[in-house]
Amino acid sequence: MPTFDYAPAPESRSVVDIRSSYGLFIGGEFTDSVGGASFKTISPATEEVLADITEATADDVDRAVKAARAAYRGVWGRMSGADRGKYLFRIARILQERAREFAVLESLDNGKPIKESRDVDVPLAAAHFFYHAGWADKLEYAGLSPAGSPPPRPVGVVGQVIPWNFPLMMLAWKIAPALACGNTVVLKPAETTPLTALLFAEVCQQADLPPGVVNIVTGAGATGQALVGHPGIDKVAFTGSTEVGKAIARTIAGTRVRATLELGGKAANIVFDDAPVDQAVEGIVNGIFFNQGHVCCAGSRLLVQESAHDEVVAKLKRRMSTLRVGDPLDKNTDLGAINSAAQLDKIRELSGIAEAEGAERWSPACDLPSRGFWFPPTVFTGVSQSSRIAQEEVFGPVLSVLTFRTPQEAVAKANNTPYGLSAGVWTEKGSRILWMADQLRAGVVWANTFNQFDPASPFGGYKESGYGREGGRHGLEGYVTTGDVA
Ligand code: TAP
Repeated sequence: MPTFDYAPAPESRSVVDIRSSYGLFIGGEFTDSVGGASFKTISPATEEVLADITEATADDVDRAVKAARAAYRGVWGRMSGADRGKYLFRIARILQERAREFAVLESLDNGKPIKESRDVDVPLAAAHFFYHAGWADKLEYAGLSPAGSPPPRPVGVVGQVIPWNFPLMMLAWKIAPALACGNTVVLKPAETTPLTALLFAEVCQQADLPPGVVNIVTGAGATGQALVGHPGIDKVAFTGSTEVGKAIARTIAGTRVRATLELGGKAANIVFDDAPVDQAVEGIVNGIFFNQGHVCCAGSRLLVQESAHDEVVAKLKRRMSTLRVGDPLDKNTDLGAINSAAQLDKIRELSGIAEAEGAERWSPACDLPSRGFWFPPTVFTGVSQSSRIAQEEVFGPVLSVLTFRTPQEAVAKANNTPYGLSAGVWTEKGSRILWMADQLRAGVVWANTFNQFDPASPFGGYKESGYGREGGRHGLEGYVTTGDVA
C-alpha cells in the first residue's frame, strides 16, 4: 500500500503583532512596574524569545487592586445589568473578529496545535462572553437568592489566578462571569503564557470598557501570592494545581475572602466490552492527547474491561501511530510542544518511575524536533493501582491502562484517587451509564464522548479537585452575594 505524507500547512504568523515588551494593564492603561523586573516569554516549540514581560511587584498588585476597587465603586458595581451585558457582548464580538490573531498568538506562546486554539480555545472563550452577557440583566431571575430576599449583589473585587494550559479560555471562564455579576477583577496569567491575556487587555480598550474593571498583572508565583493575599480583595478565583490551591486556602483562612478553587484531576476513562470500540478509541485519544494532555480533566487513566483489553489496546496503538507531532502552527499537527522545560522534566520523571515500577511503555515512532520541548504520545500498559503514574497527575501525553471485570470494580478503581474532576464511560447500555454517573465521584461524567465543554454546563470538582463551579447558572453563584443586606 502506498502511503501519503501530509504536505505542511502552516498558519501564517503575520497576523500577530507581538511587541518587544509589555507593561502591566492597570486602570485601563499599560503601565510600567514600580521597581519590578522583567522576564521573557518564549515559544516552547522553538525556544524563540517572543517578548519581555513585566514582573508585577506587591506594590503593582496594590495599584491594580485599588484601580479595581475604584472602578467597582465608581461605575461597574452601580451599572445596570443591561449595560454591563452590552460590554460583554462587545468583548465577545471582538474576540470573534480577532479570532485568528488570538489563535496564532496562543499557539506561539503555549505550544498547542493551531487547530485546537482555532477550533476550541478561542471559540469557547468568545462563547463564554456571549453566554454571560445574556445573564447580566437576568441575575435576579436565576434563582440565586432565597425567596423573599433582595436580588443578588456583586461580591466586589475579585483576584483571579490562572494556569498555562488554556490561557485565553481560562481567562474567559474567570472574567466573563465576574463582570456579568457586577464585579471588577485583577487577573494574573501564568508566567509562561501571558501574551493572550495582554492582547485581551487591548480588547478591553477597544471595547471601551471603563478603566479599572479589568486589570492584568503579569508575573510568577510571587505575584499570584501577592494578589491572593491582598487585603483589598473580596474573592479569589483560582485554577491551577492542588498544591497551590491548598496554599491559597491557607492564606485566606480566617478572613472574609471567599474562594473558588479549580484544581487538578486524574480522570478515569472507563471502557466496557459492549462499547463501540472505534468510537471509544477516538474518545481515549481525545481524552489524553488533546492539548498534549495538559488538561485538568484529561482521561489519563484508561480503565478497560478485561475481555476488551487486547482489542482496545491494539486499536489504540494503531491510532496513536497516525498522530502527527510537531509545529504547532501547522494545521495538520495533532500534538504540539510541551509548554515548558520544567513540565517536560516532570513528564519524563513520572514516565521513568512508571517503567521502574514495572509498567510497559509504548510510543509510536515519531521524529521530534531538535529544539523546543517535546514528548511523544505514550501509553503504559500493565499499570497497577498503586503505581505513581496511576495516582499522580502527569499533565502530559501519557496514558495509563488498567483493567476491571465488573461495573462495581470499575467504580471502585475510578474513585480510588484523591481527585474528582471528570470521568468518561463507554458502553451501549443507557441504564449502566446512569448507574455509573451516579456512583462516580467526579464533577463531570461524559458518556460515549469526552472533553465536551459548553459555557452553559457547570464544571468543577470533588475532593482535591477543588470547590465551586464555573459555567452555567451554578458558576454565577461564586460571583454574587445573596440574602439580606447586613
Ligand atoms: P500552578 O503551578 O498551581 O499555577 C497556577 C497559577 O498560580 C499560575 O498563574 C501560577 O503562577 C500561580 N501561582 C503559583 N504559585 C502561587 C502562589 N503561591 N500563590 C498564588 N498563585 C500562585 O498550576 P499550573 O502548573 O500552572 O497548572 C496546572 C494545574 O492546573 C494542573 O494541576 C491542572 O489540573 C490544573 N488545572 C485545573 C483546571 C480546572 S478547571 N480544575 C483547569 C486547568 C488546569 P506561575 O505560572 O507564574 O508560576
